[in-house]
Amino acid sequence: MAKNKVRLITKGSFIILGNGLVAVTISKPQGCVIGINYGGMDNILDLKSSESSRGYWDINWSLPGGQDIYQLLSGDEYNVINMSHDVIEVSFKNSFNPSDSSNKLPLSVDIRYILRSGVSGFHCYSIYERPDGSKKAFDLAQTRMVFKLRRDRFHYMAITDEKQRIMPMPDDLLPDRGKQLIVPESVLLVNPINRDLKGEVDDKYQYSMDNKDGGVHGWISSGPIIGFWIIFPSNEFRNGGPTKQNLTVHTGPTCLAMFHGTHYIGDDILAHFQEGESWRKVFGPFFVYLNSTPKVSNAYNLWIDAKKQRLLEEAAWPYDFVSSPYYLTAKERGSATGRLFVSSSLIPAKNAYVGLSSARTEGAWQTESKDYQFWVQTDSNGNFIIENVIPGVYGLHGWVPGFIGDYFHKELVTISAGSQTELGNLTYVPVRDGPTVWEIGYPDRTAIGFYVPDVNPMYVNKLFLNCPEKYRQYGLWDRYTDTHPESDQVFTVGISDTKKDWFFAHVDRRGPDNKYLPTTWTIKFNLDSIINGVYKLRLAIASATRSDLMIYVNYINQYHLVFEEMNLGMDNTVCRHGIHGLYQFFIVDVSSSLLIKGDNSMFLVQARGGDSLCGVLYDYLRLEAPASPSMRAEIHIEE
Ligand SMILES: *[C@@H]1O[C@H](CO)[C@@H](O)[C@H](O)[C@H]1NC(C)=O
Ligand SMILES: *[C@@H]1O[C@H](CO)[C@@H](O)[C@H](O)[C@H]1NC(C)=O
Ligand SMILES: *[C@@H]1O[C@H](CO)[C@@H](O)[C@H](O)[C@H]1NC(C)=O
Ligand SMILES: CC(=O)N[C@H]1CO[C@H](CO)[C@@H](O)[C@@H]1O
Repeated sequence: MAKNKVRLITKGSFIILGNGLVAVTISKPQGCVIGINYGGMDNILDLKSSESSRGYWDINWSLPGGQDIYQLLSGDEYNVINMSHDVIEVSFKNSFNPSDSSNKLPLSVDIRYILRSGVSGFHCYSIYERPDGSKKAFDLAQTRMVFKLRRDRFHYMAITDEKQRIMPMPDDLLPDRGKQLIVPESVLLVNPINRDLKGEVDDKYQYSMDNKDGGVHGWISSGPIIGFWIIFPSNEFRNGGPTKQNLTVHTGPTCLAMFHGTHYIGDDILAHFQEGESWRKVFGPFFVYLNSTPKVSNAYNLWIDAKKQRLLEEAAWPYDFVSSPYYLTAKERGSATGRLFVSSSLIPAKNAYVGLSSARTEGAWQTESKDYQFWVQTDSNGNFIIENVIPGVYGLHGWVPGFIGDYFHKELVTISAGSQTELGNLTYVPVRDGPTVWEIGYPDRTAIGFYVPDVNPMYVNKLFLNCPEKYRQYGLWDRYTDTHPESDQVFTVGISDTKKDWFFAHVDRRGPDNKYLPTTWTIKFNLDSIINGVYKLRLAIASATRSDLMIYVNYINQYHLVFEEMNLGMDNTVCRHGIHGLYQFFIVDVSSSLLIKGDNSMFLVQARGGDSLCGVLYDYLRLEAPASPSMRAEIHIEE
């Protein structure tokens, strides 16, 4: 047999794909990965989990307004799609009959695995389809592929250069070893198997990442030393665009490939399918990469090597070895180029994010879940090229760090196969009506730059002690009360410092009897003179959860109320240790009649009490004075 030639062995209710480097055992016709033999380890998947819960696809869905239904996805028909010396592709398909009116998931799912010769790992993808005439409406909340690794071997995880650590064991999360904290995912390790971890907090959300910052994450085992990595060669098939956050790894040891989820956004990002609506989407392929070393001292290099492999996968995208006609090859895709400037003075939009999405309104890409999205960052001159775009008609979206709001190009962009669409010079004009009276924060769609407190020593995750992502620590919501024991935050423009004096999350205060109370933050500012007309407050919010936010000027009464938004947000960023969720941008009119010459106050009221985990994370606030007509021309230049 030629070295590294791919082989397919069929054995009763399972098949084995092998290439001399790795052998993958898959249940037939379900399509669950039940074994991965590599690097001298018989099976790197968790032998203690049942065969259907080691390497599997799952979904959360519901009928409109109905209960969340969780189920594994599995095939009932097995096929060999391609079989040559170099590549095997197998399919595990479950076809939905559009006239089926039972309570079955109204989707056809075709799970595919590809093994190639000479490749240390395998590719996974899946085609989800709602056939024409599918009657039942439904909502899709989450879908992903999950791998559970051997718990006796995999203890070390890596998601970035800095974020790597020895993780607790699954038993450490059980009641006799761990104490569940306020949210079920958060567990204080009271008596962990590995004594070094005693007193730390474990929470899977602490290991979340923005889609734009990730691309490879995984685990390294001890004896033999093997790296197991999930690599995303592209994010086109993941929902919510580049700022969408998703889970990576967690105690288990679990490694996730999240395609579609509601984390950090909430139900706004559910994909709703109407009666009769047809749909098809290819999730993946992503790559499961395996590497190994005989020397413990080389273990870190497995991470370095996995990062290199990610670049190789990215460069090979779109892949040329995928058989499904629904996965488009390079030739079947097109591209778009352009250059983005900011405001009429034409500053090049440096490191801006520019993307194509089927969303057709400003910022709506954040909650777009049914189609593909294609995002890039501009260079320092604002130039961008978006390659490998699936043909279609798209909205062109973007945002520019340092500027408020969302860019949305007036004309739709058509991409066709094999062609390059030249968009030329584009201009984003962030809203502004008048000169700045004051501003707080830096507009980048996150609360980064505000005061993030030290973690309560009771609830440390040591990984984040020396890491810029201090906000990943557990329980920071309660630090607001600890840092403001007597009274709420007062921020004086021109004197206070956002890094020290502006708490990153506007949360409730813990009262003496542990009841959570509404809070009122004050912004004090001085006006030398009043210009008659309408002042504008630009209010950019990085996240909100179950908040009733009210803003008053100078007096807290109905007449001085300038903004009121009830039940704002459901992105759960506070309890999931995030620094941003769903970005929202508000424009608030403040009549000059409410202001006085001299000292003024603006009150930001988090009016809903009783909720330790509600909160607003501000990104940026700016008060603008009315502009006299002669000033208008200058304003844009100043931008
Ligand atoms: C999916 O279902 C699981 C199991 O019921 C549940 O724990 C999880 O919260 C659900 N996730 C979403 C996003 O609905
Ligand atoms: C099977 O894979 C080979 C190698 O990638 C490719 O040339 C061939 O077109 C594939 N066949 C099908 C039916 O996709
Ligand atoms: C785009 O703007 C640049 C810089 O102002 C200019 O040199 C170039 O000619 C413009 N290109 C087009 C197509 O208008
Ligand atoms: C669990 C998961 O899929 N996490 C991914 C989040 O997005 C980044 C960017 O693509 C990936 O690297 C992570 O793997």
